[in-house]
Amino acid sequence: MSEDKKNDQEKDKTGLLTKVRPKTKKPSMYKVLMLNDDYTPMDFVVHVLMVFFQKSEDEAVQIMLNVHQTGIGLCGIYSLEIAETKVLQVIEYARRNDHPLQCSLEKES
Ligand code: TYC
Repeated sequence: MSEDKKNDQEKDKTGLLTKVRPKTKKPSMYKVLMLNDDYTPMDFVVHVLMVFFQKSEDEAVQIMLNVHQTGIGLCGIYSLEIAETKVLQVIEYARRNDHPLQCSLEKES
């Protein structure tokens, strides 16, 4: 139900608004996606998933294999600021280690 409808229903018989709800919106969330390439070592990807996305070794191996087989995989879902920071940190860390690993952002639904 829209906020306007809710406020309409809160008008009493006098037609006066008895309660005012501030219009609030949940902040959008963003997927951080990892992309496959032919050069980044599997171990390095697992390490990145553990360090930057707090995955266990088993989870990290599963995500890495999924990316390796399908081309793309989900690392986590975060607010925009956190998601952007993770993408930049991963790309920079990979670059400093001479790997072409890439990450990207996608707005949730
Ligand atoms: N395809 C890479 C290889 O065979 C491994 C890899 C997995 C690279 C996931 C990137 O996001 C990635 N060494």
